Amino acid sequence: MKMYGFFRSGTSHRTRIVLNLKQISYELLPISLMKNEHKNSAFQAINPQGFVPVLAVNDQLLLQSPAIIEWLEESHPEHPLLPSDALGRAKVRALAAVVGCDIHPINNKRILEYLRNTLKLDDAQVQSWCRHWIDEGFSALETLLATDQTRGDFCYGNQPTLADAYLIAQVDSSKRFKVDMSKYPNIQKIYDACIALPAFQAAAPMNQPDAA
Ligand SMILES: N[C@@H](CCC(=O)N[C@@H](CS)C(=O)NCC(=O)O)C(=O)O
Repeated sequence: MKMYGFFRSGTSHRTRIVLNLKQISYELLPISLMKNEHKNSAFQAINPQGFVPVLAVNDQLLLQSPAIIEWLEESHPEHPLLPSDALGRAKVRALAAVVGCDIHPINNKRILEYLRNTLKLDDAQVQSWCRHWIDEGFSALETLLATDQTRGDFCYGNQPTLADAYLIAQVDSSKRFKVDMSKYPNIQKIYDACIALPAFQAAAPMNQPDAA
């Protein structure tokens, strides 16, 4: 497998965590979002949306991190990252979707570029935009995690699931927007439990070969 990705991309990060937790080896093909390599015609031919990650499996190109992650879960059932019961799976997917559907997409590079270049917001306003949406999502997640009686050391139970892959990638990218994590003790506890594991450490942005 080969993965087109970028060290600081949250969607690449969550996919790396899943690959590592499943102990799947892959080759990294770095696409620099800083150098706008995702806008090159060569990469647009790979993904017309110009997004990383893309997973190349034999002659197939898999797009969209949720689809890639679900494909990895289905095609590599060892080291499962979803619970065995349908209700548990719905809960894990819901936690992941708070990040994947409601936090990450509105803080994406192209959104921030539009705020800066078209709406003429300054850096402080753009940072404030990101913090606002991250705080809204993290507050809801914090409440969900605090009230879930079945929760263990991780988002769901006592071993990592897909929800942890989404959450940890989002916490790491939130650092760039100076989100105050002291407001989210349950999220922080899960972060600490995850980051103690080699699979999460190896997936961390700063541990990638393309980290600037
Ligand atoms: N829904 C897509 C979103 C992918 C995505 O937003 N990737 C970002 C990096 S985290 C990207 O390539 N952004 C380029 C841009 O916004 O121009 C997925 O989950 O794969």
